[in-house]
Amino acid sequence: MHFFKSAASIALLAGACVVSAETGEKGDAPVTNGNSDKVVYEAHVMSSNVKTAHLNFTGTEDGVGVLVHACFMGINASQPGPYPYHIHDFLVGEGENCTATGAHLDPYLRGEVTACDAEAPETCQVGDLSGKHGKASLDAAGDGSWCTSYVDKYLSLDSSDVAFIGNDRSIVVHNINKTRIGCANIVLAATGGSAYPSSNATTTGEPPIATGGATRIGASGIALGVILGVGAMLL
Ligand SMILES: [Cu+2]
Repeated sequence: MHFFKSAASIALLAGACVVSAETGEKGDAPVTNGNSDKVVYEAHVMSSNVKTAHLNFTGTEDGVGVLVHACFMGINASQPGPYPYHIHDFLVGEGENCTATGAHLDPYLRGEVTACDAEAPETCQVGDLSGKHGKASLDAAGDGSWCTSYVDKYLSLDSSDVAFIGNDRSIVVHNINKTRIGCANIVLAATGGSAYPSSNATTTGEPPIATGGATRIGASGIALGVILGVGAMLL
């Protein structure tokens, strides 16, 4: 973070931050290291609204960040997209309950009042995959499919790291209104070359449930930023 000598600049910057990057209470997410490319975690979402969403997480050659492959297929065309998807804090609940997965993985307490700025991914919630890398496109609706892959430098395969994605986390797919349309646990699929069956991936067929509480600052936040900025310039 840079510091500015003039109050006007600080206020303008603060105003700008309302609609762009927002650093977490515990700071920005650090780049992770030591993620083995032999370790594989995966999640298979299957629900009444999502034919399949398969996500695969492995380490990288240099150990920096986590390589994500994600394919979404056959999302019920009645569900409005594009489709956000995230790593959520908890496992899928009994009865394939997506609400039980809680909120997004957010170890740096950044919150989601301010939308993720993909230009500054270190400031985003660690679990906000679609915020950082783009929502699943409408190509995934109906008979279609949509796949993507990317390295997310802030995810970790190390169970002692707060950005660890394994074992007690899950993936939730939403429609554009944030309704949860499918979810699955993230499970260990391979470690050090020996493959494990992934049949224990939990899926869901439950009806959509609104996420709730996921409001964002809109026009009022922008207006506040402008007012702060203008006010400071008058000082
Ligand atoms: Cu989510």
